[in-house]
Amino acid sequence: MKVEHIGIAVKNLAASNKLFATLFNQEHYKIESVASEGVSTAFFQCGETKIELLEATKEDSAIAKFIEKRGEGIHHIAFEVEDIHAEMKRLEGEGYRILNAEPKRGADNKMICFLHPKSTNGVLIELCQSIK
Ligand code: CMX
Repeated sequence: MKVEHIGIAVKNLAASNKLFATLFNQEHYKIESVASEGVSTAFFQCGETKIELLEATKEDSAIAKFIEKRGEGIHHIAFEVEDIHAEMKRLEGEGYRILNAEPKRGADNKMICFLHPKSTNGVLIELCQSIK
């Protein structure tokens, strides 16, 4: 439906919050930790799209590994979908590598799943559906 958010991996959430608040001339609207993903996140509204800053809270988390290997930077692009189960089934049928058997609970009141970057030209793609 749209680019719901862009995820940026950062080393220090407090420092990056300040940086992006100055850049956007606007504070983040939410800070949320997702223990299951080992992340602490901050969200900024940017028109229709959001920017999600992600700091690792666990050494073995996806964000910690990403920063260790590739440094800070764009980590994923999230697309909003109406029916995440239907999209997962469709994309799996088309040969994309889906990283979750079932959608999982993500930040900002969403059900989420990821597509492996090796099946999407090196870009980690997230599908997300708002929980109503
Ligand atoms: N974007 C692009 N490429 C990425 C990547 C990313 N975000 N993360 C890892 N990669 C690359 C690695 O650099 C590696 O490339 P090379 O083989 O060329 O070196 C390749 O993908 C595979 O890496 P890997 O070592 O086999 O796998 P990892 O253990 O690094 O896991 C991934 C990668 C994507 C499967 C894992 O991070 C994952 O399952 N991600 C989904 C969950 C997630 O990202 N959660 C955090 C965000 C949660 C939130 O938004 O709330």
